[in-house]
Amino acid sequence: MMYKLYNFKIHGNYDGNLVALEKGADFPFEIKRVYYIWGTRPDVIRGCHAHRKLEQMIICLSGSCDFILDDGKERTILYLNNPAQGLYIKHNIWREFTNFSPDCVIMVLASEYYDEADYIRDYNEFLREVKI
Ligand code: T46
Repeated sequence: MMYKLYNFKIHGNYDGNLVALEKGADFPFEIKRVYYIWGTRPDVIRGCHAHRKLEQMIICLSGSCDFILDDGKERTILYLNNPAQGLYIKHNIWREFTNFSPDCVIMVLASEYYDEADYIRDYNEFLREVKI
């Protein structure tokens, strides 16, 4: 499996929406870290790395962007624009993201604390590691 899209339950009792994410059956890992990204120029390509261990849930809270995922065999492009949808990515997936709308805000829920040693930043090294 390269990725999974989660459609979160929307609680809409008022004039608006609310999504609640809790540890348990509906969520694939225990959250240790949260970070968010905004104010990226449309043409910038972020990411360009894979992780050795990290699992992440990526949610586009506002606006839109494209995520390019690569497992060493095939590439997929996903358009994210729905705050009630989570893109779950396991380890050993090369990711790039770009085409940011001006209002794009991405929130990421991560299974591990930040660790630079978990990053594979060289594409050829990534291909070597996924083949092992
Ligand atoms: C991913 C995509 C979606 C920290 O100090 N702590 C953190 O938790 C993170 C994520 C980053 N940083 C520092 C490291 C760099 O100096 O913030 C700077 C930018 O990080 P990076 O270049 O890794 O950011 P992106 O947008 O290329 O990638 C990030 C995540 O690293 C990555 O795991 O999947 O967002």
